[in-house]
Amino acid sequence: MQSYVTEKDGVFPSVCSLDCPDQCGLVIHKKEGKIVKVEGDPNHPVTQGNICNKVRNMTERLYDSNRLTTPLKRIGPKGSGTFIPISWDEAIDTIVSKWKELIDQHGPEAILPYSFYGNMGNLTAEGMDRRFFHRLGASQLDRTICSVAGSIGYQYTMGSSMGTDPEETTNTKLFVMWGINAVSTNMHQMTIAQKARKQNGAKIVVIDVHKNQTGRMADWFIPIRPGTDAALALGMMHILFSEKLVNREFLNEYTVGYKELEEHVRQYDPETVSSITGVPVDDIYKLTRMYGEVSPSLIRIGNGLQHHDNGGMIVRTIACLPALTGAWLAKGGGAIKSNSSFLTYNTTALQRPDLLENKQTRTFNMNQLGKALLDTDPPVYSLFVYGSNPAIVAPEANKVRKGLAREDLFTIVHDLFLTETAEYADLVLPATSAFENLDFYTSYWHHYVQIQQPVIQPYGESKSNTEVFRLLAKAMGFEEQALKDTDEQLMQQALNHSTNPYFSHINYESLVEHNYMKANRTPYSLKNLNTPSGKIELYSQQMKKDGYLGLPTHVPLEEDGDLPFLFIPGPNHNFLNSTFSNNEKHQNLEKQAKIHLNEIDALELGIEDGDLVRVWNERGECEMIASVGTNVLSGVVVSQGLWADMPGKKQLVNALAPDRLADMGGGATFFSGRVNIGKMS
Ligand SMILES: Nc1nc2c(c(=O)[nH]1)N[C@H]1C(S)=C(S)[C@@H](COP(=O)(O)OP(=O)(O)OC[C@H]3O[C@@H](n4cnc5c(=O)[nH]c(N)nc54)[C@H](O)[C@@H]3O)O[C@H]1N2
Ligand SMILES: Nc1nc2c(c(=O)[nH]1)N[C@H]1C(S)=C(S)[C@@H](COP(=O)(O)OP(=O)(O)OC[C@H]3O[C@@H](n4cnc5c(=O)[nH]c(N)nc54)[C@H](O)[C@@H]3O)O[C@H]1N2
Ligand code: SF4
Ligand SMILES: [Mo]
Repeated sequence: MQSYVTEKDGVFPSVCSLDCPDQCGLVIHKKEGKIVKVEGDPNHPVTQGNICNKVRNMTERLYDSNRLTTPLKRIGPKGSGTFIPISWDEAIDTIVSKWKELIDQHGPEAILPYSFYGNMGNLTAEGMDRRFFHRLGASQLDRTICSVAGSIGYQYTMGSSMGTDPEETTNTKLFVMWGINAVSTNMHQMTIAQKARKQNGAKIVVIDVHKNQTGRMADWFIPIRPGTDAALALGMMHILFSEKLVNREFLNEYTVGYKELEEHVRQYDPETVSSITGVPVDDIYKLTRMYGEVSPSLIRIGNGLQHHDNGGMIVRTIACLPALTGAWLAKGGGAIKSNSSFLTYNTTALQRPDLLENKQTRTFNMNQLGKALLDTDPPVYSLFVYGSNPAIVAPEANKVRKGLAREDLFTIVHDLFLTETAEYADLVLPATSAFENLDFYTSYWHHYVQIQQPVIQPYGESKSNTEVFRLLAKAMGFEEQALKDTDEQLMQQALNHSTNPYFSHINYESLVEHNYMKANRTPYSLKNLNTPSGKIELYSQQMKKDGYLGLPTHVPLEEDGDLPFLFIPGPNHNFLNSTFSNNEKHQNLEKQAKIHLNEIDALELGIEDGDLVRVWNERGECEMIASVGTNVLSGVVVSQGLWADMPGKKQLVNALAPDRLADMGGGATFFSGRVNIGKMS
């Protein structure tokens, strides 16, 4: 295999490792062993050389003076951030002797891994770590923080995480961006939409609670009350049926339950739907007629919808719409929630669940880390965090921090930086960046799998996730070959012998040769979906069995106290979740943490644009700069970005977010919390 690491200078292919649907092809410019520039790969069939501003500034992060270079041991009180450097030997010895002691006293379930996709590489994020924790018998983590509720909702309707091929959306005539801030979070879908707009007069409709950069680019922006999108979709179905805009032939051939659905949506008349959603009756008609008449139409279903109490049902409901018009049959028509099922590799071979002896091992939902650390009996006595920054990204942040501050909790954090979570650690381990590792990446939007060959040497003494878990396994005395496998071997096991028909032509050797390869969509058939009936399920027997209503339905948000505003703390343009929030370059691009509110509410509260305001509820408080206008409806406030608290700046939005679980899959409900807001005196 070629090695880019040994070359001191050159331009090398790469892939973006961040948790972003676009998964761009990159080219890395290297001089004297250092990365000097990161650009888009013009040859990448989907991303075509364009990348976001965040990653164009990646070198600022890679060589930030605060990047960790050695393991660290805490010397001050927890959370104070006072550490001294130690050797890897000492770090591994300390962990292993502490863990052996804990296992003797309390069993292995006293140890909890906490991780997410800070680096989307499959070996890094769900490879040797899973093998190790399975073999250890540690408590399990349910990784629910991102997209689980919507994925399950979508699957009830469509069977799996499969939708339209984004490369075909160059043909699309109507783009409905529904609960997605695509300009910031899926920029290439927006690029394609704009091209289609220029070339074939395509229209872009955005349905959102915030007129942000995506709404401002739309041909038509439709503001909606948070958590009411299922009602809007049901109102559209009501009109589609009553105005005979449905495709009966398609419904007969490809769906189950349309007769029940037709009956069911009679109650969602436009007046009722308007009173729930805040969307004017005329606009509901206009949107529905547009959707019923323009083909091909694509609904890009975003994550914003499913960070609500009722998010699973909302996505389940919206996913029914393309079946009513038969939009799936037109090239570029249908919907994209996630396309990850096209690229499912052999996860069992990679993660080796068979190494977990006790199949009854307890599992913690990652959205309730605070509870896990504070209210569990028997307690969690050790936490190993990697690829995630829960002190910032997890809801009920004050509870999380109280848990992390426990003196009897032995915490290890493996990261590139001394994150806010790492400040609470007993031991901190330095992590390599993705450009230092071998790995493979599978997009959840486009259909390509891509390889990352290491481009540079590990930074300082940093080590990759796979290397750290190999070292821990050895020190624990685990003898299984599975815990010794090299990255090449891990990749071969994951990629070769895939049982996924869309993936069967892809293996390690071919990927090394081609750098990126596309899933083969040919076996996909709307008549052979992964639902119980094989068809699109407008009525779902399975949902009934699982305790839901079998038909798509509007379920109101849970009660969350009686404070006046629904608070939507979304991500921002220049950070990626909390990644980049600690890098000066990206902070400067983003300027400051703001909260958007409607001018009517501002007037009533005596708040003016630019005022410092306090935002609070019973869970916590924040201080942000008010942005007053008409970008949000009255009764809604929106912040952008997962900022950390800084000296003199309390801006940790997740201090306010509830840790209730969504209706499906134990998903997060970041956007279903209530707050009050007032001017700081
Ligand atoms: N620049 C940037 N890109 C990112 C990320 C980032 O932090 N920054 N994060 C990455 C990750 S991990 C993910 S999961 C994705 C998330 O990216 P998206 O799928 O875009 O999801 P969000 O940004 O959470 O929310 C999308 C939109 O939903 C709106 N929204 C909230 N509640 C509702 C509602 O009830 N109804 C409607 N119609 N709209 C609502 C919000 O105002 C927001 O504009 O982006 C990825 N890409
Ligand atoms: N209020 C609010 N909260 C949210 C969201 C929201 O919209 N609003 N979005 C939620 C969503 S969708 C998501 S996906 C989560 C994301 O939450 P996280 O997964 O925690 O994402 P990041 O904040 O990007 O943190 C990733 C960390 O991994 C580290 N890292 C990167 N590469 C590696 C590596 O190779 N090895 C190791 N060991 N570490 C590495 C990075 O330096 C960074 O500190 O946040 C959730 N939190
Ligand atoms: S963060 Fe997203 S848009 Fe930016 S380079 Fe990475 S994959 Fe591309
Ligand atoms: Mo996410």
